[in-house]
Amino acid sequence: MPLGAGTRVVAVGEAEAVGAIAAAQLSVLLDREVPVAHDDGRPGAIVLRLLSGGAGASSPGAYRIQVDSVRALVTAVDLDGLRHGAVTLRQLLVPTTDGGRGLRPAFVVDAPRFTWRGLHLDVARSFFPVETVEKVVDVAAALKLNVLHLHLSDDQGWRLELPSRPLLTQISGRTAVDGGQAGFYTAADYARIQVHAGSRGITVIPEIDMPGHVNAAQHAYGELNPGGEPVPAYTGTEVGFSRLHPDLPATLPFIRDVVTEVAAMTRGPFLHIGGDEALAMQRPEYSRMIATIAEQVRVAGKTLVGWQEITQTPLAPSTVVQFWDPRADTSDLVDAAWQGARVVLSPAQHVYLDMKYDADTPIGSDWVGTTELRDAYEWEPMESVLGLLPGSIAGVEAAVWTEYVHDEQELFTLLLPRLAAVAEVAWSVPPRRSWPDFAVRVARYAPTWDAAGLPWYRSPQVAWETGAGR
Ligand code: TNX
Repeated sequence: MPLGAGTRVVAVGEAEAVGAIAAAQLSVLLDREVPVAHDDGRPGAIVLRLLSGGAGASSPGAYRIQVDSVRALVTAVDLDGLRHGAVTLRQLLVPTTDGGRGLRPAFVVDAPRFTWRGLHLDVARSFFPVETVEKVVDVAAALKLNVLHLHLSDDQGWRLELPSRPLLTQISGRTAVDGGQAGFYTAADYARIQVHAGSRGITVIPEIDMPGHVNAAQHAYGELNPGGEPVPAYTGTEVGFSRLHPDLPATLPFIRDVVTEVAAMTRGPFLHIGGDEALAMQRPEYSRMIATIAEQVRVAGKTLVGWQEITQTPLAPSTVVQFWDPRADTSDLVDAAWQGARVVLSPAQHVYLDMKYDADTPIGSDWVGTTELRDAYEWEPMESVLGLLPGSIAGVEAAVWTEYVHDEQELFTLLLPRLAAVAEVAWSVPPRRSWPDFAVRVARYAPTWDAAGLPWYRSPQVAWETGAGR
């Protein structure tokens, strides 16, 4: 179907918002204004149609595309499905013989393998402004991801302004890891990120890391320390040294206020409490603290999410547990899953996108090794934690930690192209995905990244056709 003067997006009712975003993106790609209009049956329409789905309707996020010589039709039973269809449509853009652009004829039936397809961004070690986060959201949405997990607090900084504890950001919003930027989000900034993400089908999950990784809080509020005095700011890259003290009178009110306020500001159903690497605590004490924090999250009406360490504690069946450390004993995690917890897989050796690509990568980390594009692609979620039943795997989440990632350039160079690989692991079932096939397809993203001004890494594992890369 040729695209030109008559091209328009047809979307009515609830679908209109999805149509507006699709039309705006198409306008950029075609360098002409693509309107959202009602269907008058003339050729050239890109129709986004929401069907009503009852019991037995197709799975969440599923969509269908039919493109012939006169029109393109995207059908779904939910808005996520329509969004996914609109994203895939962009991949059907081809040059036409008369030097224009068109959509190639296609019939696509597609649905995501996992309901949780995420990206974790550490804005605590190095801060990234709202504009950068919005760019990250756009990249994630173009890969059909649906979760943005923001690591909002750690030893090096506190990034979300909270009314009850203003010093968190007044003091620890000004600190960061050596070489990183500082800063924080106001309530309005955080709302803006959530609106931008939400309109693209992405749920924001805030993480306040406790009971370890709390030096920034203890630097802002002396009452969280046994001596009553603020601890010095921390700008290094060690982990596991800081901790909350349950026996101090200020600790429980701190947890309660922080959890309550973050929950109230958050549109999505989840609240991530970290729980990782509390190495300065003994297990029974750690367990009690996690139970206390979990109770506050429950009272605040959110579903608890935490790193795999929290499975040392008995958890409510609705809990979501995030697996990350391939070195750890996973028996508690497997037990929790058998008791109802859902598991998000972030195996560091495949999806920690702060890892260097190879020994020559100038930025990033390497504690779990180096991760080339193929390493991010070639792994099977069902095999990452032995003993899990398929039904307990909620999905897959990539992660970028920012001890050694300090600006937007570095961030996107580490994300691209690997995020595309992880996104496909989260979306497609094994027989429908293979490395040789992906290596050809991923090259087609390069012109889009270049057009958007996004830096990316020119992996030697791919025969890139065009594009700049690094
Ligand atoms: C481990 S992953 C951490 C982070 C570090 C990261 C660096 C996890 C739950 N904890 O504190 O930033 O490794 O790759």
